[in-house]
Amino acid sequence: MKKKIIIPAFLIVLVSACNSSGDKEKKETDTTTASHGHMDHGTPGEGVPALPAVPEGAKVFFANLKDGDVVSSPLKIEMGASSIKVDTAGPVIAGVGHHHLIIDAGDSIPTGTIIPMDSVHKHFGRAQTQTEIALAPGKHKLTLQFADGLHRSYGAIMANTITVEVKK
Ligand SMILES: [Cu+2]
Repeated sequence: MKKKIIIPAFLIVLVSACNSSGDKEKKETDTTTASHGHMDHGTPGEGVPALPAVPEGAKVFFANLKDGDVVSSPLKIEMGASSIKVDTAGPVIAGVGHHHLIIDAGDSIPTGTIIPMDSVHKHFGRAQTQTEIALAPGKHKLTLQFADGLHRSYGAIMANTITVEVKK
């Protein structure tokens, strides 16, 4: 008899606690989801999960190159990421994504746009953080673009563009 009163009261406390934390800090909810390592939302058939928010201060960068460098081909490229985790493509998890290299094909990809898969848009969906590419002599524009598990761009904030010159 007493239990019947206690349980609903307990549930109400739980629900209101969830709501207040969800309203107060969206990021906290995202972090919780990520730490589970699985999708708690967006189960198959329920539609596509939303593009996660970019963590505060996250960025990508060329770890071994800077703008204007004179280099030789083949060129080794080390892809850096900070305040965001590099992992394999597939699941959509907040604070996680993988690198893409765009070669002589423009700057960042608009937020939410799926990055094309072709010879000038290279995906590193197995969580690679380095690669080697062959480039003809002359100037080349290289863009790193980070994207979520479904290859949807995290936008200009998660991109970095440099120009290198390959010597003959
Ligand atoms: Cu991709």
